[in-house]
Amino acid sequence: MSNQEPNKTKLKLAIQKSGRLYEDSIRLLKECGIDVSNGMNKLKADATNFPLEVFFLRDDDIPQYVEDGVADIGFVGENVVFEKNKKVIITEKLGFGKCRLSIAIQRNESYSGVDYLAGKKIATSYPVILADYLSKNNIEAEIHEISGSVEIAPGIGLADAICDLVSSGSTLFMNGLKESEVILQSQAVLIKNELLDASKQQLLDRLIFRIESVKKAKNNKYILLNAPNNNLQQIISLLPGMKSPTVLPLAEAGWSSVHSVLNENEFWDIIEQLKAAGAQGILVIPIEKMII
Ligand code: PRT
Ligand code: ZN
Repeated sequence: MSNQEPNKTKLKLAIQKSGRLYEDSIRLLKECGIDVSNGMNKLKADATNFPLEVFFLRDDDIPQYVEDGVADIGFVGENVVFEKNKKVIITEKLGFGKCRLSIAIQRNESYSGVDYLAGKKIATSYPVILADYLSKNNIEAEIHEISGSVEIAPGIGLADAICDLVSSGSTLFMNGLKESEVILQSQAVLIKNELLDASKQQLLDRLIFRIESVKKAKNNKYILLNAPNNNLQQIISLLPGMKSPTVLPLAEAGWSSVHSVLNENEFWDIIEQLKAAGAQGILVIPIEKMII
């Protein structure tokens, strides 16, 4: 049965047409088993194996499209969601497009704290988020809105400080600036229209189930190791596993093969303890999907 019959309900997803979020958005869909081919300069495309229609848009327009219901859901940076301030619901963090919105000042200035910004002129493409931050901190400063190349503003005398996205920090460094305050930590999120009907919500639940399985898999590793039987209980106690570790006898007497799943965050700690407990031949394998 095809998902592509014209009058079947389809979920309409808006993603960035080109730019930093495009490839990761397509990759995430692919990891969820959904293929989308974007013929050059197409505005929309149907997924081949899920009832999904994908719109390719400028990231700034995505919250509005989702609020209006032209798209049901969107993948977009939290920074854009908060700046545009549209009536949409953030449903899921997607784990890519990570950056922070920060205030930066000239490197040779000494920085005393947020009060430094009082009476200063700050250039930004994020006037809404910045104004909110300044008012929460009781700072009166002048916001100068510009749409691009914000980082050159202090160098050419247009502003005393900037408020812009940072990831590696090299753009700030190359422009003689230093990061003085982080206003917002951001990543790509899934947003949805406030009034999805039941059939669309059902499709969205299926999509979210897949996204969560992909995310869980990325945060976990499959581990195999050889354990001496005389220390097996200690080694097993170090391994959480999905239920409990799998233990199989090795051909060589006195040894077992132990299989388990480890979370990225505790990974190195546990590996060190396993080695100390006599584990050998430790293999670590990425997991593609994890359904719990
Ligand atoms: O054309 P369209 O409007 O769709 O795209 P765009 O040019 O507005 O956005 P784009 O593609 O640059 O970024 C899309 C989203 O990616 C942003 O809204 C963020 O959510 C996310 N993101 C993640 C970033 C960065 N990292 C990032 N580093 N967006 C922009 N930058 C820029 C930043 O503005 C600065 O110029 O990169 C520079 C700083 O990078 P570092 O590594 O030198 O610190
Ligand atoms: Zn944009």
